[in-house]
Amino acid sequence: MSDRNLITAIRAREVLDCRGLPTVQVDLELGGTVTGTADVPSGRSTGSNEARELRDGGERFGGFGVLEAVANVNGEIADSLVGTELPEQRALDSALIELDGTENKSRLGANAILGVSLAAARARAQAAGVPLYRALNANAHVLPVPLVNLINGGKHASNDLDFQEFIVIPVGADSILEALQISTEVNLALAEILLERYGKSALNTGDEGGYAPAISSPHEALGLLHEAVANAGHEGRFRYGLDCAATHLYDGESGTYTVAGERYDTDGMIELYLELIREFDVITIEDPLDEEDFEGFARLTAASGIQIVGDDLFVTNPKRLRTGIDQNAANALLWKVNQIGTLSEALDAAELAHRNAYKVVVSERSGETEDPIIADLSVALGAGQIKTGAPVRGERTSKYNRLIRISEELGSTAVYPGREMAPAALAA
Ligand code: 2PG
Ligand code: MG
Repeated sequence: MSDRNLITAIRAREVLDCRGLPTVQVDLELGGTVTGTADVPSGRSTGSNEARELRDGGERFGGFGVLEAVANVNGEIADSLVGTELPEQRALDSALIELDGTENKSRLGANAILGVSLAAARARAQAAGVPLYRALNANAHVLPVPLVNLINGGKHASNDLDFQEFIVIPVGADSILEALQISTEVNLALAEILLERYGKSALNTGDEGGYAPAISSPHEALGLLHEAVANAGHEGRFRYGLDCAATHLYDGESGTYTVAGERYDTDGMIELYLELIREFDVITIEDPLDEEDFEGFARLTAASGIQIVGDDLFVTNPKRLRTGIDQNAANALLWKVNQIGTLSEALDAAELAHRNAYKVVVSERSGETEDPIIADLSVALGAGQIKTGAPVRGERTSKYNRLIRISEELGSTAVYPGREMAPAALAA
Protein backbone atom coordinates (compact mmCIF):
# COMPACT_ATOMS: atom_id res chain seq x y z
CA MET A 1 0.00 0.00 0.00
CA SER A 2 1.21 3.47 -0.81
CA ASP A 3 0.39 6.86 0.61
CA ARG A 4 -2.27 7.14 -2.04
CA ASN A 5 -4.38 4.93 0.20
CA LEU A 6 -3.79 6.88 3.38
CA ILE A 7 -7.02 8.36 4.75
CA THR A 8 -6.05 11.99 5.24
CA ALA A 9 -9.44 13.41 6.20
CA ILE A 10 -13.06 12.49 6.84
CA ARG A 11 -15.53 15.34 6.99
CA ALA A 12 -19.29 15.22 7.31
CA ARG A 13 -21.90 17.95 7.10
CA GLU A 14 -25.64 18.39 7.21
CA VAL A 15 -27.15 19.02 3.75
CA LEU A 16 -30.77 19.05 2.55
CA ASP A 17 -32.65 16.26 0.81
CA CYS A 18 -35.46 16.73 -1.74
CA ARG A 19 -38.08 16.88 1.01
CA GLY A 20 -36.30 19.79 2.63
CA LEU A 21 -35.10 17.61 5.47
CA PRO A 22 -31.47 17.34 6.58
CA THR A 23 -29.27 14.42 5.69
CA VAL A 24 -25.62 13.45 6.06
CA GLN A 25 -22.98 14.16 3.41
CA VAL A 26 -19.51 12.70 3.87
CA ASP A 27 -16.15 13.47 2.21
CA LEU A 28 -13.41 10.91 2.55
CA GLU A 29 -10.00 12.12 1.39
CA LEU A 30 -7.19 9.82 0.30
CA GLY A 31 -3.52 10.76 0.09
CA GLY A 32 -4.35 14.44 0.51
CA THR A 33 -5.50 14.59 -3.13
CA VAL A 34 -8.54 12.48 -3.95
CA THR A 35 -11.91 13.02 -2.25
CA GLY A 36 -14.91 10.69 -2.46
CA THR A 37 -18.23 12.27 -1.48
CA ALA A 38 -21.56 10.59 -0.81
CA ASP A 39 -25.01 11.68 0.42
CA VAL A 40 -27.21 9.42 2.53
CA PRO A 41 -30.82 8.88 1.37
CA SER A 42 -33.78 8.50 3.71
CA GLY A 43 -37.19 6.83 3.53
CA ARG A 44 -40.65 7.94 4.54
CA SER A 45 -42.48 4.61 4.34
CA THR A 46 -39.82 2.74 6.26
CA GLY A 47 -39.81 -0.88 7.35
CA SER A 48 -39.59 -1.44 11.10
CA ASN A 49 -36.56 -3.71 10.66
CA GLU A 50 -34.37 -1.15 8.89
CA ALA A 51 -31.03 -0.01 10.33
CA ARG A 52 -31.63 3.04 12.51
CA GLU A 53 -30.83 6.49 11.17
CA LEU A 54 -29.96 8.99 13.89
CA ARG A 55 -32.18 12.09 14.12
CA ASP A 56 -31.50 14.81 16.68
CA GLY A 57 -35.05 15.45 17.90
CA GLY A 58 -35.70 18.81 19.58
CA GLU A 59 -36.69 21.94 17.71
CA ARG A 60 -34.16 22.31 14.88
CA PHE A 61 -35.65 21.13 11.57
CA GLY A 62 -38.70 19.86 13.45
CA GLY A 63 -36.57 17.21 15.11
CA PHE A 64 -35.10 15.87 11.85
CA GLY A 65 -31.61 17.36 12.29
CA VAL A 66 -28.65 15.03 11.82
CA LEU A 67 -25.95 16.96 13.72
CA GLU A 68 -25.40 14.04 16.06
CA ALA A 69 -24.71 11.68 13.15
CA VAL A 70 -22.44 14.33 11.60
CA ALA A 71 -20.58 14.67 14.89
CA ASN A 72 -20.15 10.89 15.06
CA VAL A 73 -18.46 10.93 11.63
CA ASN A 74 -16.28 13.94 12.38
CA GLY A 75 -15.47 12.63 15.86
CA GLU A 76 -15.41 8.94 16.68
CA ILE A 77 -15.28 7.57 13.13
CA ALA A 78 -12.68 10.06 11.85
CA ASP A 79 -10.60 9.52 14.98
CA SER A 80 -10.46 5.79 14.37
CA LEU A 81 -9.74 5.96 10.60
CA VAL A 82 -7.82 9.12 9.69
CA GLY A 83 -4.12 8.40 9.45
CA THR A 84 -4.67 4.71 8.59
CA GLU A 85 -4.60 3.02 5.19
CA LEU A 86 -8.05 2.61 3.61
CA PRO A 87 -8.72 -1.13 3.82
CA GLU A 88 -10.84 -3.15 1.40
CA GLN A 89 -14.53 -2.25 1.53
CA ARG A 90 -15.50 -5.29 3.57
CA ALA A 91 -12.81 -4.68 6.20
CA LEU A 92 -13.78 -1.02 6.42
CA ASP A 93 -17.47 -1.84 6.82
CA SER A 94 -16.72 -4.49 9.45
CA ALA A 95 -14.64 -1.95 11.38
CA LEU A 96 -17.53 0.53 11.27
CA ILE A 97 -20.02 -2.10 12.43
CA GLU A 98 -17.71 -3.09 15.27
CA LEU A 99 -17.13 0.52 16.31
CA ASP A 100 -20.89 1.05 16.46
CA GLY A 101 -21.41 -2.13 18.45
CA THR A 102 -25.21 -2.42 18.07
CA GLU A 103 -27.34 -4.78 16.00
CA ASN A 104 -29.09 -1.98 14.02
CA LYS A 105 -26.37 0.73 13.94
CA SER A 106 -28.35 2.85 16.36
CA ARG A 107 -25.39 4.16 18.38
CA LEU A 108 -23.39 5.95 15.68
CA GLY A 109 -26.36 5.99 13.29
CA ALA A 110 -26.84 4.09 10.05
CA ASN A 111 -26.77 7.48 8.31
CA ALA A 112 -23.28 8.22 9.74
CA ILE A 113 -21.95 4.76 8.91
CA LEU A 114 -23.39 4.55 5.40
CA GLY A 115 -22.05 7.99 4.47
CA VAL A 116 -18.52 6.83 5.31
CA SER A 117 -18.98 3.45 3.63
CA LEU A 118 -20.15 5.01 0.32
CA ALA A 119 -17.68 7.91 0.37
CA ALA A 120 -14.88 5.36 0.79
CA ALA A 121 -16.10 3.36 -2.23
CA ARG A 122 -16.14 6.55 -4.30
CA ALA A 123 -12.67 7.61 -3.10
CA ARG A 124 -11.24 4.18 -3.90
CA ALA A 125 -12.67 4.29 -7.44
CA GLN A 126 -11.40 7.79 -7.97
CA ALA A 127 -7.92 6.87 -6.78
CA ALA A 128 -7.97 4.00 -9.28
CA GLY A 129 -9.11 6.38 -12.00
CA VAL A 130 -12.23 4.35 -12.90
CA PRO A 131 -15.97 4.98 -12.55
CA LEU A 132 -17.57 3.49 -9.46
CA TYR A 133 -19.53 0.82 -11.35
CA ARG A 134 -16.28 -0.35 -12.96
CA ALA A 135 -14.34 -0.30 -9.68
CA LEU A 136 -16.97 -2.58 -8.15
CA ASN A 137 -17.36 -4.89 -11.15
CA ALA A 138 -14.77 -5.19 -13.93
CA ASN A 139 -17.36 -6.92 -16.12
CA ALA A 140 -20.27 -4.50 -15.58
CA HIS A 141 -22.32 -4.06 -18.76
CA VAL A 142 -26.03 -4.41 -17.94
CA LEU A 143 -28.09 -1.21 -17.78
CA PRO A 144 -31.19 -1.48 -15.60
CA VAL A 145 -34.75 -1.35 -16.90
CA PRO A 146 -36.37 1.58 -15.07
CA LEU A 147 -39.54 0.98 -13.03
CA VAL A 148 -40.93 4.46 -13.59
CA ASN A 149 -43.28 5.62 -10.86
CA LEU A 150 -45.80 7.95 -12.55
CA ILE A 151 -48.65 8.01 -10.01
CA ASN A 152 -47.94 8.44 -6.31
CA GLY A 153 -50.12 7.52 -3.37
CA GLY A 154 -49.76 6.10 0.14
CA LYS A 155 -47.35 7.95 2.42
CA HIS A 156 -45.79 9.64 -0.61
CA ALA A 157 -48.79 11.75 -1.59
CA SER A 158 -51.66 13.75 -0.14
CA ASN A 159 -54.40 11.95 -2.07
CA ASP A 160 -56.61 8.95 -1.25
CA LEU A 161 -54.73 6.32 -3.23
CA ASP A 162 -53.67 3.68 -0.74
CA PHE A 163 -51.04 1.96 -2.85
CA GLN A 164 -47.84 3.99 -2.88
CA GLU A 165 -46.53 3.62 -6.45
CA PHE A 166 -48.11 3.00 -9.85
CA ILE A 167 -45.33 2.14 -12.23
CA VAL A 168 -44.77 1.89 -15.99
CA ILE A 169 -42.00 -0.36 -17.27
CA PRO A 170 -40.56 0.30 -20.75
CA VAL A 171 -39.84 -3.34 -21.56
CA GLY A 172 -40.10 -2.74 -25.30
CA ALA A 173 -37.31 -0.16 -25.50
CA ASP A 174 -33.93 -1.08 -26.96
CA SER A 175 -31.76 1.13 -24.76
CA ILE A 176 -31.91 3.15 -21.57
CA LEU A 177 -32.10 6.32 -23.63
CA GLU A 178 -35.14 5.09 -25.53
CA ALA A 179 -36.65 3.78 -22.29
CA LEU A 180 -36.43 7.24 -20.76
CA GLN A 181 -37.72 8.90 -23.90
CA ILE A 182 -40.85 6.79 -24.16
CA SER A 183 -41.48 6.88 -20.40
CA THR A 184 -41.32 10.67 -20.48
CA GLU A 185 -43.70 10.74 -23.45
CA VAL A 186 -46.12 8.63 -21.42
CA ASN A 187 -45.76 11.01 -18.48
CA LEU A 188 -46.61 13.97 -20.73
CA ALA A 189 -49.63 12.11 -22.11
CA LEU A 190 -50.72 11.28 -18.57
CA ALA A 191 -50.58 14.97 -17.61
CA GLU A 192 -52.93 15.82 -20.48
CA ILE A 193 -55.44 13.17 -19.46
CA LEU A 194 -55.32 14.21 -15.79
CA LEU A 195 -55.78 17.87 -16.60
CA GLU A 196 -58.72 17.22 -18.86
CA ARG A 197 -60.44 14.73 -16.60
CA TYR A 198 -59.81 16.02 -13.09
CA GLY A 199 -58.61 19.62 -13.45
CA LYS A 200 -55.40 21.43 -12.54
CA SER A 201 -55.00 20.10 -9.03
CA ALA A 202 -54.52 16.58 -10.42
CA LEU A 203 -51.11 17.75 -11.65
CA ASN A 204 -49.79 18.13 -8.10
CA THR A 205 -47.04 15.62 -7.49
CA GLY A 206 -45.93 13.32 -4.67
CA ASP A 207 -42.55 12.65 -3.05
CA GLU A 208 -41.10 10.85 -6.06
CA GLY A 209 -42.34 13.25 -8.73
CA GLY A 210 -45.33 11.17 -9.87
CA TYR A 211 -48.75 12.79 -10.16
CA ALA A 212 -51.08 12.58 -7.19
CA PRO A 213 -54.63 12.91 -8.58
CA ALA A 214 -57.57 12.87 -6.16
CA ILE A 215 -58.61 9.30 -6.91
CA SER A 216 -58.68 6.28 -4.65
CA SER A 217 -59.12 3.20 -6.81
CA PRO A 218 -56.05 1.21 -7.91
CA HIS A 219 -58.04 0.10 -10.96
CA GLU A 220 -58.53 3.72 -11.97
CA ALA A 221 -54.83 4.52 -11.49
CA LEU A 222 -53.69 1.55 -13.60
CA GLY A 223 -56.34 2.40 -16.18
CA LEU A 224 -54.89 5.91 -16.44
CA LEU A 225 -51.41 4.52 -17.06
CA HIS A 226 -52.77 2.30 -19.85
CA GLU A 227 -54.54 5.23 -21.45
CA ALA A 228 -51.42 7.39 -21.25
CA VAL A 229 -49.33 4.66 -22.88
CA ALA A 230 -51.88 4.35 -25.69
CA ASN A 231 -52.17 8.12 -26.18
CA ALA A 232 -48.38 8.39 -26.37
CA GLY A 233 -48.45 5.79 -29.15
CA HIS A 234 -46.50 3.17 -27.23
CA GLU A 235 -49.03 0.40 -26.76
CA GLY A 236 -47.37 -2.98 -26.31
CA ARG A 237 -44.04 -1.48 -25.26
CA PHE A 238 -44.91 -1.14 -21.56
CA ARG A 239 -45.81 -3.38 -18.69
CA TYR A 240 -46.98 -2.23 -15.28
CA GLY A 241 -45.97 -2.49 -11.64
CA LEU A 242 -47.10 -1.61 -8.14
CA ASP A 243 -45.43 -0.83 -4.85
CA CYS A 244 -48.31 -1.27 -2.42
CA ALA A 245 -46.21 -0.59 0.73
CA ALA A 246 -48.95 -2.66 2.36
CA THR A 247 -47.39 -2.65 5.83
CA HIS A 248 -48.82 0.84 6.07
CA LEU A 249 -52.32 -0.34 5.07
CA TYR A 250 -52.43 -3.16 7.58
CA ASP A 251 -54.30 -3.19 10.84
CA GLY A 252 -52.70 -5.88 13.01
CA GLU A 253 -55.63 -6.11 15.40
CA SER A 254 -58.26 -7.03 12.81
CA GLY A 255 -55.75 -8.62 10.42
CA THR A 256 -57.15 -6.54 7.56
CA TYR A 257 -55.97 -4.07 4.95
CA THR A 258 -57.91 -1.03 3.78
CA VAL A 259 -57.83 -0.24 0.06
CA ALA A 260 -60.10 2.41 -1.45
CA GLY A 261 -62.36 2.27 1.59
CA GLU A 262 -62.83 -1.51 1.44
CA ARG A 263 -61.41 -3.94 3.96
CA TYR A 264 -59.62 -7.06 2.81
CA ASP A 265 -58.14 -9.97 4.71
CA THR A 266 -55.01 -11.62 3.31
CA ASP A 267 -56.96 -13.90 0.98
CA GLY A 268 -58.97 -10.92 -0.22
CA MET A 269 -55.77 -8.99 -0.98
CA ILE A 270 -54.38 -11.93 -2.94
CA GLU A 271 -57.61 -12.08 -4.97
CA LEU A 272 -57.43 -8.34 -5.59
CA TYR A 273 -53.86 -8.66 -6.88
CA LEU A 274 -54.70 -11.59 -9.15
CA GLU A 275 -57.49 -9.49 -10.64
CA LEU A 276 -55.19 -6.48 -11.20
CA ILE A 277 -52.54 -8.72 -12.77
CA ARG A 278 -55.06 -10.20 -15.21
CA GLU A 279 -56.70 -6.93 -16.09
CA PHE A 280 -53.74 -4.58 -16.35
CA ASP A 281 -50.59 -6.48 -17.44
CA VAL A 282 -49.00 -6.03 -14.03
CA ILE A 283 -45.69 -7.92 -13.99
CA THR A 284 -44.22 -6.85 -10.65
CA ILE A 285 -45.70 -6.13 -7.22
CA GLU A 286 -43.65 -4.88 -4.29
CA ASP A 287 -44.73 -5.23 -0.66
CA PRO A 288 -48.21 -6.59 -1.41
CA LEU A 289 -48.69 -7.61 2.23
CA ASP A 290 -47.51 -6.74 5.74
CA GLU A 291 -43.77 -6.78 6.46
CA GLU A 292 -44.01 -9.85 8.73
CA ASP A 293 -46.31 -11.95 6.54
CA PHE A 294 -43.75 -14.26 4.87
CA GLU A 295 -46.45 -16.92 4.52
CA GLY A 296 -48.93 -14.66 2.72
CA PHE A 297 -46.15 -13.45 0.42
CA ALA A 298 -45.36 -17.07 -0.43
CA ARG A 299 -48.97 -17.79 -1.34
CA LEU A 300 -49.16 -14.77 -3.64
CA THR A 301 -45.80 -15.60 -5.24
CA ALA A 302 -46.98 -19.12 -6.04
CA ALA A 303 -50.44 -18.07 -7.22
CA SER A 304 -49.45 -15.05 -9.32
CA GLY A 305 -46.44 -16.31 -11.30
CA ILE A 306 -45.17 -12.71 -11.56
CA GLN A 307 -42.31 -10.87 -9.86
CA ILE A 308 -43.06 -10.34 -6.17
CA VAL A 309 -40.59 -7.97 -4.51
CA GLY A 310 -39.77 -7.76 -0.81
CA ASP A 311 -38.92 -4.27 0.43
CA ASP A 312 -40.08 -3.78 4.03
CA LEU A 313 -40.19 -7.59 4.15
CA PHE A 314 -36.42 -8.03 3.59
CA VAL A 315 -35.00 -4.54 4.36
CA THR A 316 -31.89 -5.50 2.32
CA ASN A 317 -30.91 -7.66 5.27
CA PRO A 318 -29.27 -11.00 4.37
CA LYS A 319 -30.81 -12.65 7.45
CA ARG A 320 -34.37 -11.67 6.58
CA LEU A 321 -33.76 -12.51 2.93
CA ARG A 322 -32.55 -15.97 4.00
CA THR A 323 -35.82 -16.49 5.88
CA GLY A 324 -37.73 -15.42 2.78
CA ILE A 325 -35.77 -17.72 0.49
CA ASP A 326 -36.35 -20.67 2.82
CA GLN A 327 -40.11 -20.00 2.75
CA ASN A 328 -40.34 -19.15 -0.99
CA ALA A 329 -41.80 -15.85 0.15
CA ALA A 330 -40.96 -13.82 -2.96
CA ASN A 331 -38.71 -13.91 -6.01
CA ALA A 332 -37.09 -10.47 -5.92
CA LEU A 333 -35.26 -8.24 -3.46
CA LEU A 334 -35.71 -4.49 -3.31
CA TRP A 335 -32.18 -3.25 -2.73
CA LYS A 336 -31.64 -0.09 -0.68
CA VAL A 337 -28.21 0.48 0.83
CA ASN A 338 -29.49 2.62 3.69
CA GLN A 339 -31.85 -0.07 4.92
CA ILE A 340 -28.85 -2.09 6.09
CA GLY A 341 -26.28 0.69 6.46
CA THR A 342 -23.06 -0.48 4.77
CA LEU A 343 -22.21 -1.19 1.14
CA SER A 344 -20.73 -4.62 1.94
CA GLU A 345 -23.81 -5.91 3.72
CA ALA A 346 -26.00 -4.64 0.88
CA LEU A 347 -23.73 -6.40 -1.63
CA ASP A 348 -24.02 -9.57 0.45
CA ALA A 349 -27.82 -9.35 0.25
CA ALA A 350 -27.67 -8.92 -3.55
CA GLU A 351 -25.32 -11.87 -3.88
CA LEU A 352 -27.54 -14.06 -1.75
CA ALA A 353 -30.51 -13.03 -3.89
CA HIS A 354 -28.73 -13.81 -7.15
CA ARG A 355 -27.44 -17.16 -5.88
CA ASN A 356 -31.05 -18.13 -5.18
CA ALA A 357 -32.47 -16.96 -8.51
CA TYR A 358 -34.04 -13.89 -6.93
CA LYS A 359 -34.09 -10.71 -9.02
CA VAL A 360 -32.62 -7.54 -7.54
CA VAL A 361 -34.37 -4.19 -7.97
CA VAL A 362 -32.04 -1.33 -7.00
CA SER A 363 -34.05 1.45 -5.38
CA GLU A 364 -34.05 5.09 -4.43
CA ARG A 365 -35.62 6.36 -1.23
CA SER A 366 -38.36 8.96 -1.18
CA GLY A 367 -35.81 11.28 0.46
CA GLU A 368 -32.97 11.63 -2.04
CA THR A 369 -30.39 14.23 -3.00
CA GLU A 370 -28.86 14.83 -6.41
CA ASP A 371 -26.25 12.14 -5.64
CA PRO A 372 -26.65 9.54 -8.42
CA ILE A 373 -24.78 6.70 -6.69
CA ILE A 374 -27.54 4.10 -7.11
CA ALA A 375 -27.15 4.39 -10.90
CA ASP A 376 -23.56 3.16 -10.61
CA LEU A 377 -24.53 0.54 -8.06
CA SER A 378 -27.31 -0.84 -10.28
CA VAL A 379 -24.85 -1.30 -13.14
CA ALA A 380 -22.20 -2.75 -10.84
CA LEU A 381 -24.71 -5.36 -9.61
CA GLY A 382 -25.95 -6.16 -13.10
CA ALA A 383 -29.32 -5.90 -11.35
CA GLY A 384 -31.31 -5.34 -14.52
CA GLN A 385 -33.92 -3.17 -12.76
CA ILE A 386 -33.91 0.20 -11.03
CA LYS A 387 -36.68 2.10 -9.29
CA THR A 388 -35.90 5.78 -9.11
CA GLY A 389 -39.15 7.70 -9.40
CA ALA A 390 -40.74 9.75 -12.14
CA PRO A 391 -38.46 11.16 -14.85
CA VAL A 392 -38.69 14.64 -13.34
CA ARG A 393 -36.96 16.72 -10.62
CA GLY A 394 -33.22 16.80 -10.02
CA GLU A 395 -33.01 14.13 -7.33
CA ARG A 396 -34.66 11.61 -9.72
CA THR A 397 -33.20 12.78 -13.05
CA SER A 398 -29.66 12.74 -11.60
CA LYS A 399 -29.91 8.94 -11.52
CA TYR A 400 -31.46 8.67 -14.98
CA ASN A 401 -28.90 11.08 -16.44
CA ARG A 402 -26.05 9.17 -14.85
CA LEU A 403 -27.37 5.97 -16.50
CA ILE A 404 -27.30 7.75 -19.87
CA ARG A 405 -23.63 8.64 -19.36
CA ILE A 406 -22.80 5.11 -18.23
CA SER A 407 -24.52 3.64 -21.27
CA GLU A 408 -22.43 5.96 -23.46
CA GLU A 409 -19.27 4.77 -21.71
CA LEU A 410 -20.24 1.13 -22.17
CA GLY A 411 -20.94 1.70 -25.85
CA SER A 412 -21.72 -1.42 -27.83
CA THR A 413 -21.13 -3.67 -24.82
CA ALA A 414 -24.19 -2.22 -23.03
CA VAL A 415 -27.14 -4.55 -22.58
CA TYR A 416 -30.71 -3.32 -21.90
CA PRO A 417 -32.71 -6.36 -20.71
CA GLY A 418 -36.23 -4.95 -21.17
CA ARG A 419 -37.62 -7.75 -23.33
CA GLU A 420 -36.46 -10.35 -20.80
CA MET A 421 -38.98 -8.89 -18.35
CA ALA A 422 -42.06 -9.37 -20.49
CA PRO A 423 -43.63 -12.66 -21.59
CA ALA A 424 -42.25 -13.60 -25.01
CA ALA A 425 -45.61 -13.46 -26.78
CA LEU A 426 -46.11 -9.87 -25.69
CA ALA A 427 -42.56 -8.66 -26.16
CA ALA A 428 -42.32 -9.11 -29.89
C1 2PG B 1 -40.27 2.30 -1.19
C2 2PG B 1 -39.48 3.59 -1.07
C3 2PG B 1 -38.89 4.12 -2.31
P1 2PG B 1 -39.45 5.09 1.02
O1 2PG B 1 -41.17 2.03 -0.40
O2 2PG B 1 -39.95 1.47 -2.05
O3 2PG B 1 -39.77 4.20 -3.37
O4 2PG B 1 -40.14 4.55 -0.31
O5 2PG B 1 -38.09 5.57 0.66
O6 2PG B 1 -40.36 6.20 1.53
O7 2PG B 1 -39.39 3.93 1.97
MG1 MG C 1 -41.32 -0.07 -1.26
